[in-house]
Amino acid sequence: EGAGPQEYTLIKMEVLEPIPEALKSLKGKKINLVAATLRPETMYGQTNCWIHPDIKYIAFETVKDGVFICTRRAARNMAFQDFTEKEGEFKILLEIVGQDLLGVAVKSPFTCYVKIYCLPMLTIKEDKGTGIVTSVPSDSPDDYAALVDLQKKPAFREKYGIKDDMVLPYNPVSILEIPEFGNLSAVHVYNELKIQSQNDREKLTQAKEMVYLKGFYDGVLLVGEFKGSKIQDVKKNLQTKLIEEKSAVLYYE
Ligand code: A2H
Repeated sequence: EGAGPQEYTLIKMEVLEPIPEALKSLKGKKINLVAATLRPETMYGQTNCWIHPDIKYIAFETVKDGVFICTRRAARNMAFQDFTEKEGEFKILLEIVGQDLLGVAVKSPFTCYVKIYCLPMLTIKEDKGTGIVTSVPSDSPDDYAALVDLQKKPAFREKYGIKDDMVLPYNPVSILEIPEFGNLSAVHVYNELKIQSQNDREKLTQAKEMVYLKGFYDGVLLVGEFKGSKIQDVKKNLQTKLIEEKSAVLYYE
């Protein structure tokens, strides 16, 4: 990849009651699943949180932001970015496997859904970001494909213990308009390329390229305080807003 470090916005998705069995030992603390995104301006459209069932995650205490859950690798990086008391050190409070987090309810900034759920995504990479991804199916083809897989396949939900009401009511939300693709661009390209599932990697790569550049240069926000503005003009403002309200932090790798 590129020369310099990549900047990500880490979205703090707060774990809601009832605290799941696997996280009981953290009860009383503020627990955040942290999701790495390149598109903070799309957070109005979050419908769920993606977790890989087989990846190992850890919980560790940050200085300012409560408990974070992410991969060990991401925690180590954060320990060199002033997230912990001693540089390079992080105390592991808990080790869990993604499966333990599936079906957990979280609260996330800007989304219209009061609570959203942790659902399985099988294409999450362990060596990128935090291993946790926030889902914006209106504008991310990967997210839309994975959501459709769950919505259309009861057996897939069942396999991971996902209840219908964690998935079926959560449809993509129109949050930005791209001239050629309309106001649900990921849905548009998914249909146009006849994508079949989250494993349709070649087409999904193509879909991502189609939506990404166009969205950045020509996309216009349909919601929120910057409604009517072009993405490229307000992306930074929205990132700053998330950080100022303590819903997000910056992270580099
Ligand atoms: B993006 P890059 Cl709306 N495994 O956020 C797989 N995907 C991951 C990941 C991991 N470990 N960590 C982060 N990501 C996703 C929003 C979004 C994203 C939209 C549209 C496109 C898009 C909502 N999901 O990404 O390889 C995260 O999803 C298109 C690439 O560093 C993150 O931003 O370029 C992006 O991939 C980071 O991927």
